[in-house]
Amino acid sequence: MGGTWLENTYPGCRVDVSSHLYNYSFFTHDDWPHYFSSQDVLLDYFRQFADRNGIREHIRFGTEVLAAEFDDDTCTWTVRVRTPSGDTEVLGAQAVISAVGQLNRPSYPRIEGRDDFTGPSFHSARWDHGIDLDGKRVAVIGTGASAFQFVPEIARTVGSMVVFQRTAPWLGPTPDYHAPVSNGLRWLFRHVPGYTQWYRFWLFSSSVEGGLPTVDVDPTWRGGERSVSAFNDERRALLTMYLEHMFADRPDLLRAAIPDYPPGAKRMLRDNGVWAAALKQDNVELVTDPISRITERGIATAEGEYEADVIIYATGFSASDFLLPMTVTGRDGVDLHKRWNGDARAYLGMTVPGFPNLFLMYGPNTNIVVNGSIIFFSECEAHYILECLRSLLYDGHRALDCREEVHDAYNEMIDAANRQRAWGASAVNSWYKNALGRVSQNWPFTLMEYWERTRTPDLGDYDPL
Ligand code: N01
Repeated sequence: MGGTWLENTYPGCRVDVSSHLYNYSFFTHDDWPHYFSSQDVLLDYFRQFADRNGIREHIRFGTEVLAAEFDDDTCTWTVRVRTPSGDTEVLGAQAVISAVGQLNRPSYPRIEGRDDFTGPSFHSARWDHGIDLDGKRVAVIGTGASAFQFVPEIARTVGSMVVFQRTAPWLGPTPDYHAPVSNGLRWLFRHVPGYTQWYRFWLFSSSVEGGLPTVDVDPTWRGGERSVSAFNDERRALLTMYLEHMFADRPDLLRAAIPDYPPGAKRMLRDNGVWAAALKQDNVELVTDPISRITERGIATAEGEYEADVIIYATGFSASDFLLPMTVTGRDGVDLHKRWNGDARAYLGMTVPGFPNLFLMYGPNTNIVVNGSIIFFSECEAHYILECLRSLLYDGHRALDCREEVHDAYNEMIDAANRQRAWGASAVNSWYKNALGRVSQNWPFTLMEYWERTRTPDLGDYDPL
């Protein structure tokens, strides 16, 4: 088993979706210790799930898929894998389901001199626990969700830390972000029949419709470039007040902390005050001057050189490189990555014309941004894929190939809707967009809309083979 909660082990790693929502609907848990679970608790949950459902015995651990190729004559897939011993093995399958994720290929910045640094350096998603940071001079590049969580944790013990911020994040006030679930709520879960399900439903229903209006473009609003709609602008004013409150005693940090783009254009970070507290520590410095290069001794800007013993890259992931570095070859020998040409698209995020019986989980445009749990999305995807496979079994077809016009119309709709959201309308860059500037990650509608679209596959969307 791989995935986010196995690979990300940096100090302070935790989810930003409510614990009671961030689990399978068919494997719920009454006893989450915190409102927002930490990485170790989530890893344990998924391990328990795999053990109790006999999933482990179906997994080949330590095995990398190198290539998948569709055979036009037999309508089957050949999958080439590298086994733990380093050998190559070829497997046959009627269908292939990819679940390789979006945020798992660390992205290192292209900064001159990156190899010149003589000390240790590592990426936040590949945390090097062998390096003792206590008392060291640490440089951190990036202020996204990952840095936001580990900077306050390590600030307590490092000698000194310089945090390099290119773009300020918006902070969403979440006072209970690190809090244990209250005794009152625990009592209700234990003693009131059905309360866990009710609580889950309540969380779910607030995330179904709740967030989207705040990231809407409103063409009738005449607010200029400050924001994308009056609603978004109201939110911006509130979030700005929060920052003003957090940095009231540090005008220098406040200037650096207020983002210049609309809330929602980038991932908002849940905050309970620990970020501001960390930045205000005497041993921590926030630098907003652009990095000019990395040197033997540290990081240089136009203002000078910041010496460091260790550099930590909290610079995110190559999210839009779906399925790389695998080679995927579909009908008539077409290469999936050549077809996509850096602009991955799929129908419902799952199927691609010319690649029959290939199903993608967490594929293009299935990332949810405003509330909601990605696990809900994977349940929808798994349900849809199983329904497709069921129809293959019962209808006697060998394969289903998504029709090009269905795929294209769907993607036009997705693009038009993403342009109506802060992350698509704003000029700001983020991992939601691919190198061509198209939003290739985000689902622009509500959770329920995805649920409805994936309930029953319309076999008219597919050419049977
Ligand atoms: O990565 P990011 P992340 N010079 O891409 C900066 C999920 N997640 O690992 O904004 C200087 O968000 C970059 O700056 P800018 C969650 O979905 C969830 O932090 O591009 N800086 C940015 O500040 C999240 O959105 C959780 O200007 C450079 C940072 O590096 C996603 O993972 C926790 C730079 C990258 O931020 C990714 O989060 C952690 C350069 N050359 C992650 N290049 C929770 O559930 C990049 N940057 C809480």
